[in-house]
Amino acid sequence: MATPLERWVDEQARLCKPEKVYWCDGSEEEARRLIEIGMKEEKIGDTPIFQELNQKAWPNAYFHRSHPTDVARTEHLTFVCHPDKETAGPNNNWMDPQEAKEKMRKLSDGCMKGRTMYVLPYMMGHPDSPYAKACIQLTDVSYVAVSMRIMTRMTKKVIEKIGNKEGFVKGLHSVGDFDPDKRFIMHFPDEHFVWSIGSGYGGNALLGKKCFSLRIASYLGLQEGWLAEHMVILGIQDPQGNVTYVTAAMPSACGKTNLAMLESALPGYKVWTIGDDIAWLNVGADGRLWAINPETGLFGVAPGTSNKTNPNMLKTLKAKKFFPTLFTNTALDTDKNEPWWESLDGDIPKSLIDWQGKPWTAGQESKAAHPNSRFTVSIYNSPTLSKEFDNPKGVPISAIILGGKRTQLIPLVVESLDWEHGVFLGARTGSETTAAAIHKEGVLRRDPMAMLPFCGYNMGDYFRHWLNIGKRLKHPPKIYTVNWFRTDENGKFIWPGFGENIRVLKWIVERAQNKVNAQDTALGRIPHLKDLDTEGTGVSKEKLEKLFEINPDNWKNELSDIKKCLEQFGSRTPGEIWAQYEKLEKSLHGGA
Ligand code: SAT
Ligand code: MN
Repeated sequence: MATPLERWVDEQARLCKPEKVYWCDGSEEEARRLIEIGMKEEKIGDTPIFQELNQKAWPNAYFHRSHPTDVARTEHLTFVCHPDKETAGPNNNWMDPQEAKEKMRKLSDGCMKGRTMYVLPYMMGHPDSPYAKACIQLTDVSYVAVSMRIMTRMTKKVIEKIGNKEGFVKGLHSVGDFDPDKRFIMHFPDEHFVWSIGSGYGGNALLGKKCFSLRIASYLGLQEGWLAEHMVILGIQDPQGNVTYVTAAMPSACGKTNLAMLESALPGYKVWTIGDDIAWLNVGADGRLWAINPETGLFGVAPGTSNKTNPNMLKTLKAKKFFPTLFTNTALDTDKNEPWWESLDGDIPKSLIDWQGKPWTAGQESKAAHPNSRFTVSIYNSPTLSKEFDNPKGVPISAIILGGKRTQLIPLVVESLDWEHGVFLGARTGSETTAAAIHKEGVLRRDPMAMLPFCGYNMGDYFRHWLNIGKRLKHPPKIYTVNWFRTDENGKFIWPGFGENIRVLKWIVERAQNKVNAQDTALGRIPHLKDLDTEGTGVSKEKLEKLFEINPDNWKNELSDIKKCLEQFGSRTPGEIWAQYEKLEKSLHGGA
């Protein structure tokens, strides 16, 4: 008798009509074979899926060039198909599940003709973790199969784990013919099912990542009493050797990966990496918040990554440990057969081709590497990997940090007064847009908890869920906002950022350990400036004051923008959040 899993795979194969169906085991030997196939047989247009890079300089590295229209997440083609529109909320595109399936069935009929359907069994989370989920993704491209080996725990044992059960997590992915008009990423939260066609790009195609581990998992979390968040997880070791665990939410391409692997500029401090993108947060029996990273890989933005900004990332990318490491849409140094991107250390190579394969010379207006070009690498390659990474229980969280890219207005760091105020700080977060999704860059958009593109249900209900989680926490983490991106009158960043961000983390850790006091402002608590160690940074007292400046006049637009954002969710925005809004308005403008 076929199992429900086998029956489901058969059914999808009958629809997609691949030439063959291949069940992956996630082994290194298999990944090597798939890469061979991707170098010799599979193609996008005329371009092979993989190209081998200089193995001496970049061990285990392969290059992938995507279809030119397929370089970032496509939020306008991403739908969350709850039975009713209200559950999806104004933060999601919605389609009726039956209608969505009908549409996808038509687009998928025969979409894998002449191709292989890869069956990928994978775990999100450590298999022994009570929080882990067993998942299956089907895909018709080796790039996705190999990427999923890096990003997740892919093994045949997952098939045994699923056994005769029906409720496993399902993903059906096909690149179709890369036609942007036939590209959709559909989520069916009630069925734990993601159906994606027309794109091979990370967040659209590696369905265990944003699609399952955030959009679907956030909805599961609502039903089951936990949180799936767009957060890094890190351990901060102080000079005494104590490690304090924190999470940090930031929109895509705002420096989360750099934070997760931060090389401390302060002697005696060290950062241990647990995750760079997604955190699943559960209330432990001890009343603390516990975090696991469901992934095992890093899917980071290449441009901006250098020995200066993230030396540990370069060590990770050059480590020999885990096979393979992928580079997608970077430029190529054709003399050396090495990947290249803007701001990588060293001179600009003489013979460069850009991310589309065209010759590129320094000074040319367009970028050589696509601004959202990426690397995909195992977290086990990282020299900063925490020894707790594989702990099935996760790590206990002492602080939650909320960030975004704000060139004005938002101070370097602010501590919330309590959990409820912290949830409001998250709800009111805004950030300037980046290249991680297809839209105009540098425009301010409200992005509550950095979850706007990833919350799989109505965000008003999401705020309520956060408030409810707080009620169950005996020892709630403190909540902070940070902003590394404030600029001066010349448009220059005031704060040096990167490894110097440890100075802010140090203050947060000292607050968690009740070692320092703070001062009250209209926005929340900020450091006494003497407690923020800036020695050697070149940040003068005046600059530091500027980083914490709160000018109520400048907050008028911000307040009305926050109001508009909260109003979108109508009666679903909790009264507690409105009360916090009114308190903020009062403290800035004295009662108006
Ligand atoms: O493309 S992903 O969604 O995986 C990366 C990101 O935008 O954060
Ligand atoms: Mn992300």
